[in-house]
Amino acid sequence: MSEIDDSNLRLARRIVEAACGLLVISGAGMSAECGIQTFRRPGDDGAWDQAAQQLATPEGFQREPQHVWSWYRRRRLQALAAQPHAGYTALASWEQRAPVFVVTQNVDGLHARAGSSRVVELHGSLHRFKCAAQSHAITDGCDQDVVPRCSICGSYVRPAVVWFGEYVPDAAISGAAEALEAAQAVLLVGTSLVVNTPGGLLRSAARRGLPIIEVNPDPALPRPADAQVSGHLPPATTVLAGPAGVVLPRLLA
Ligand code: BV8
Repeated sequence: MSEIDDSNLRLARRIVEAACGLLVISGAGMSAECGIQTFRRPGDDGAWDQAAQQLATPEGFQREPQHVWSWYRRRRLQALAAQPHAGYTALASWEQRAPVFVVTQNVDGLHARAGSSRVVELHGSLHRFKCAAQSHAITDGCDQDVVPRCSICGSYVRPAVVWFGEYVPDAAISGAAEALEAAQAVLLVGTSLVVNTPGGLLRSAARRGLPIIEVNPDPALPRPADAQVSGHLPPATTVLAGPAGVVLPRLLA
């Protein structure tokens, strides 16, 4: 496990303690210590990401609805069996000091289960369902192995997640923008930033001059020193290069 630089931790602590509102942008790495696989792991053969690219798409569902349904059902059961780690509870507890706005790419529902009260799920949720043809909200009969049919229009039922090639819903985009408006600092946790969704939020935060703290054993943002060569992503103000379940409780003690 990479050592956390004490001076970076002290700077990060000063930043969060001074912030009257904290925007947390999280990705799959936030749930890695809960036993939920990330999409892209260093040294991985990318099999998981290849699967996601094939199955987490409207075309994949149209091609093989039962296979995609089973894949999501396995992930949902895994998420329900997972327990939020100490990093999740540290974020929820910080709400006693200042508003914490979570904007997550994750669909596992763990932030809310850990007690965070302001959560925007950019990519939807494993625990909500809709029909493929007309997005009728479906609440019954989704705990089965065989892909269900919509009782209204008869089309297949799918998880209410945002697939690759689908737009993030306007409500999530505006929720994230409101969170940014109310924040004075950004905590970026456990995302490779390979998916484009959080990029715009980070660029807006940088334009507003908000400090950005990245928590990741394998940081994704450019270092301040590389800022002039970085592409479309702003540099981190400081980086805590360690796992979320260890770093967040120390940062938010
Ligand atoms: C869209 C739900 C417009 C489903 C997911 C530019 C413009 C427009 C589109 C694109 C574009 N560039 C690319 C695209 C297409 C695409 C995209 O981004 N593709 C990528 C793969 C290149 N984007 C889209 O389609 C988005 N829609 O742009 O709409 C549009 C519409 C039509 C046509 C054109 C444009 C919608 C994307 C949403 C996809 N849905 N999830 C499901 O879950 O099945 S994304 C999926 O990846 C998950 O939600 C996951 O959270 C997310 C992002 O990955 P990360 O969270 O970053 O996870 P990853 O595994 O990559 O990294 C883990 C990180 O954790 C690592 O950094 C690691 O170091 C770190 N880590 C590991 N352990 C720990 C840790 N950190 C802390 N602690 C630890 N212990």
